[in-house]
Amino acid sequence: MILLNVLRNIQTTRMPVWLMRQAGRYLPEYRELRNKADGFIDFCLSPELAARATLQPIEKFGMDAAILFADILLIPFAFDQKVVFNEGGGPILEALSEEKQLGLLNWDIERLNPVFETIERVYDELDDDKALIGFSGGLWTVACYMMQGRSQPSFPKALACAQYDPEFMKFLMDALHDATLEYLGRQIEAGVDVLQIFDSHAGLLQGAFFDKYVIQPTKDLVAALKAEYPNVPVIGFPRGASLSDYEKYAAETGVDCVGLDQDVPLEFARRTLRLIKPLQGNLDPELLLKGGAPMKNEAEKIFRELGPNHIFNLGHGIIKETPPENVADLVSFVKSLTV
Ligand code: 1CP
Repeated sequence: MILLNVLRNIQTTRMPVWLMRQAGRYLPEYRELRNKADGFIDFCLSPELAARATLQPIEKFGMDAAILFADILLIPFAFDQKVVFNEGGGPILEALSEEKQLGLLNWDIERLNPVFETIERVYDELDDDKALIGFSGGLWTVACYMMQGRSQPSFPKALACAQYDPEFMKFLMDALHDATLEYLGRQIEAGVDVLQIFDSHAGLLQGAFFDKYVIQPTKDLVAALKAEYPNVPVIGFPRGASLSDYEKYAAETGVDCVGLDQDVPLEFARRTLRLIKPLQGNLDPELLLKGGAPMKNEAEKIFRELGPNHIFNLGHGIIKETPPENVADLVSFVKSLTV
């Protein structure tokens, strides 16, 4: 598997490619499939539908890896915190107030059994040369949603709690550590080849807070995973982190690969981060939305600066309005870039 080769520092001749949110609303096939379940959580917990959604982009575009179709908010769901997704809008979670904390955190991994069945189904169908990626949210990012109750640009409740109520934050992060470790372990046992930790809101923190709520929890989670599953590579994605925090994340967390958002300059990636770990990502999703020459020029620049041992991906998920033709174009173009 070419994706695993990059993660294990084995020389490749081209960049493996997959795209964050490669399954989802931009695909007409996905929209059709999505209509077969009521709520989004129901969809994620229907192994047959979720396995089809996982495989759709691979069958259509030929990426080198499939990512399990699920969501980072299945962890709050398995804590018995109510989670609903409004049509077209973001998620709404039952408020997690301090008074209710103990009663609310009622973890039951069995609620996620359908996810492991999805993995088994995909594993059976996926070609041997394609990797299957499992994932979870970073603990900080999941805490943001659990505390705020909905998507917000800045998650002020989680930030205030990190600053003024470190005891409660520790309680929540410890619970998330145990839950996430168990969840990811079960994903590995079911058949995933690689894990990605999406710390999508890491960029809300800097300096000492970044150390405490992003670096340390990631380091502890990766160490615990490696103790049991030393051969399963972990990709960490601290989206929006400052460049110095990116460097620390690469050096200190123990992840095997660092995901770059589109704001990380390629030169910094090549001169600094690339010397510490293999990298993934960086293409601006807006360029995929536009397509054509600007998209290809930037993809080629990524290849020249970081390839071929770089996992080609976006800096964040595919934008819903992206024409599927652009995705086809990008994947075949990236695969044609060889040394
Ligand atoms: O029906 C739909 O299309 C709903 C949209 C959707 C999809 C396709 C949501 C709701 N989740 C997903 C699937 C999903 N989510 C995947 C698997 C599919 C793939 O990547 O191909 C993954 C890996 C995620 C991860 C996820 N969920 C993240 C981390 C990555 C990121 O985008 O930063 C986050 C933050 C979420 C929360 C979430 N799920 C869905 C929404 C609308 C949101 C909120 C995003 C926000 O805060 O703005």
